[in-house]
Amino acid sequence: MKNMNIKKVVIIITITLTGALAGILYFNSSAKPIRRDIVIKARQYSYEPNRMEVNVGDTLYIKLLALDVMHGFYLEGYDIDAEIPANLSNFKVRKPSDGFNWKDTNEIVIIVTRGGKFRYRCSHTCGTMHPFMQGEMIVHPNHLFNGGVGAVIGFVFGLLWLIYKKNKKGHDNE
Ligand SMILES: [Cu+2]
Repeated sequence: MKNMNIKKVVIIITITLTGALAGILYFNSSAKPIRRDIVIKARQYSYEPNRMEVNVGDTLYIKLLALDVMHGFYLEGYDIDAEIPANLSNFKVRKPSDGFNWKDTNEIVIIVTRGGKFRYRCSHTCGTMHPFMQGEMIVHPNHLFNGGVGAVIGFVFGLLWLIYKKNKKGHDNE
């Protein structure tokens, strides 16, 4: 009887780990944390690109260029606001939570820590259509998360298998 329980535990652990591995392998190719060099061009009244897809764990090196007049770049969820003068590689950046403590730079470095959808929008009035100047950053979960999902699915399958075996055994004994 004691041996049976150990056997069950081993079976559940094996199936759980298999699920985790399947989750990691399935998503790994697209979700390895990487360095991404991104240039965002701002012009009246859009960003190019206006959609970025990244993964949790990635490090983003973002350069901002304003091609006509001065624009802004406020990124939701990451406490970033920039002011980009026209036709210069340098711009000013601040953390809105830190007030108006502007710093001069030519690159924003972001370590992506949160999954979800984050809008970026122009934070410097640049003309009549200024309020519509925005884009979005889609953050996909990383492979550890997918491995976790795989593990949960594997665990559930393991339990179902055991319940099935137990019921079958019960019927066999009848
Ligand atoms: Cu603008």
